[in-house]
Amino acid sequence: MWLKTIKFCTIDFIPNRHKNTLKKQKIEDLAIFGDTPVFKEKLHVGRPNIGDKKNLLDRVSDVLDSGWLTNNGPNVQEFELRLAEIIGVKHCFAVCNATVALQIAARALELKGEVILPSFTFIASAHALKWINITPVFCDIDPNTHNIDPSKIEMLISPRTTGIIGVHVWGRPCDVETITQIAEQNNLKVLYDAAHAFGSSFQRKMIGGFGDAEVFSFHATKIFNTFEGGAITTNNDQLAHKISLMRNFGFHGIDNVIELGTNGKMNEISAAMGLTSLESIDDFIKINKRNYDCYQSELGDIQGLKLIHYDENERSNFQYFVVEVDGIKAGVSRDLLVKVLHAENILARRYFYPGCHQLEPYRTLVPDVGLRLQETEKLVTRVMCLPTGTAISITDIMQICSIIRFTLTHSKKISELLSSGLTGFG
Ligand code: T4K
Repeated sequence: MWLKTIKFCTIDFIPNRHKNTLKKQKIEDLAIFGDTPVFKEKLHVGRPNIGDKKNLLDRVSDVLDSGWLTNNGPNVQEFELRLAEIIGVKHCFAVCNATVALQIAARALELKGEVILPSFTFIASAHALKWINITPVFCDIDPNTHNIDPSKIEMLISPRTTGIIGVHVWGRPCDVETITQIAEQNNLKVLYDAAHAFGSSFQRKMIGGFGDAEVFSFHATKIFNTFEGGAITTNNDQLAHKISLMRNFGFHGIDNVIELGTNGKMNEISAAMGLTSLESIDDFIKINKRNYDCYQSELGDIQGLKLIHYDENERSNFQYFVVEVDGIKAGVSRDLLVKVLHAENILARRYFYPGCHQLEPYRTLVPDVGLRLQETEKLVTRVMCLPTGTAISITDIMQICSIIRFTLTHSKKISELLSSGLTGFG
């Protein structure tokens, strides 16, 4: 049954602690110094999880035969019902992507003026606001959770503030209780960017029913995907009515437009992919959990690395495997480690470097905002995501971990060689 099995994972990772699986024995064997990469093919962080191809192709064939390709078709309707049922929320609207979903939700909530959100998020969270003339006001994060720090929200509230966007970064829930309290005391709306959080819970309730509304992403790189896509969920009937209008140009029946709207609709092929992906989501999560256990077991004891922790009492999708590198303790900076990994075709990503506030147009508009974002500024220099998902095997992870262990063990020599400009022994 959906999500019930996560904690009793049957795809076991059998710990094989630090068995030397590395094909490379000497520093000169590292690809950064000119040797052959350990992986022939590039290992991506965001490789899509693909469900049962036959089921998908059957659904696609039905869509083509039906002559109904988009505009609230039967697959979209079924997909929305399934999602609402899984999440336990009253209303669910499938949309073309999470960025447009954030814009629709923000407009439907009548957000304007300033909205407070973390800078440690994908640029879409901030751009969605700016695109509709709202000023994003960046708040610092809690270094333990990587999520917005509620204790720093109130000092940012001004007479122009209309709302808060909490981002459940890596699928780990925000401090929903404190955010709700602050919002109630200050008459603010709350929207959650739950792009990473499908299948995760807060206090045993599925993400999707918190705040005034929540927004999911079903982009190709997410736990399950609809190629491009997303959803807006809410328990508020009035808000739901507005969202349903706004997603479809403001149409209320034929020839009658009663709202400013946009085109946020999901098409039938995307919904077919969504329905197919949902059939396999238990397996996707189990595989992520197995990968998580393997990384924990192989890297857990290395000084200078802090590994992501998912609360065992909550549901998690284990979608991201995140490592913080303490350059001093590890003897090697995050950036150097990423370079070593990239040379080996392990495409670790520095999400969300350098923080939204350091990207345009925000860095020009508010150049010194970083001064109050000290935890964000620290984290963006330390954090690194490693490949996980169904495309990665345990053997791959053992190799990745061996390269990391080897690099940290020989950090001094590697750093010296690289700073002397030596990137090949030949
Ligand atoms: N809010 C948050 C907190 C988000 O993280 C995001 C999106 C959004 C809002 C907006 O959601 P959407 O509007 O996209 O629905 C990727 C994704 O494109 C983006 O959706 C995601 N967050 C972000 C965290 O990651 P990039 O710029 O890193 O994409 P890219 O092309 O570099 O791909 C990432 C990795 O995945 C690469 O190593 C290649 C691999 N990949 C990618 C695709 C598309 C594949 O192997 N196959 C593929 O089909 O943003």
